[in-house]
Amino acid sequence: GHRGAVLWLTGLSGSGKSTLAVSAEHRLFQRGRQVVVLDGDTLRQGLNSDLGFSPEARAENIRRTAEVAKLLAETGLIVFVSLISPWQADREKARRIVGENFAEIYVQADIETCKSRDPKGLYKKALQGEIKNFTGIDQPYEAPEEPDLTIDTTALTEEQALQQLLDLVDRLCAL
Ligand code: GGZ
Repeated sequence: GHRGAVLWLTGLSGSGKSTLAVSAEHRLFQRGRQVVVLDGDTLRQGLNSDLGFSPEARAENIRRTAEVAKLLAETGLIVFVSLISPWQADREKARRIVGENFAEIYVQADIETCKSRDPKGLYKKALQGEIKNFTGIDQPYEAPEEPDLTIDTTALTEEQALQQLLDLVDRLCAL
């Protein structure tokens, strides 16, 4: 049968994590797979609505999301997680929680590109001081040291980026 997996997408706000996750979800659904996307922005409206953006709150956000992802992957689902998850240590913890069939994907885009994309106007607000602790502005983003895959969304087309992600899913799940 099909194996579940957790594809953990990390990167700056505006790097393209959620777009990639949703595109991959659609493509895999067309191929008959059952897929779920756990998106930070969405989770923070419900399950994680008590959490802010301090380092501690982000760690808890990541821990809870990893536990949910693990449960879902154990049922055979392909789980895309889209969280900034800016610290290496938190991502390593997520990998330990999930166990096997976990892949860390670095959705890479430089801060200048993310600032210029600014789909929700959040960088503008952060630069004006209206949002504190914004990743890449007044909190750090630690790039993954040994990601299973790096997808550079500034150098690839959307389709090329998607293909890289789907190829990894194929390797991980042996479709
Ligand atoms: C970073 C923030 C912040 C701050 C609000 N820092 O691009 P978005 O808007 O739609 O997604 C971002 C989301 C980040 O939540 P995560 O759960 O992914 O972060 S973490 O994994 O670090 O816990 C962004 C929005 O929330 N947002 N304030 N201060 N992003």
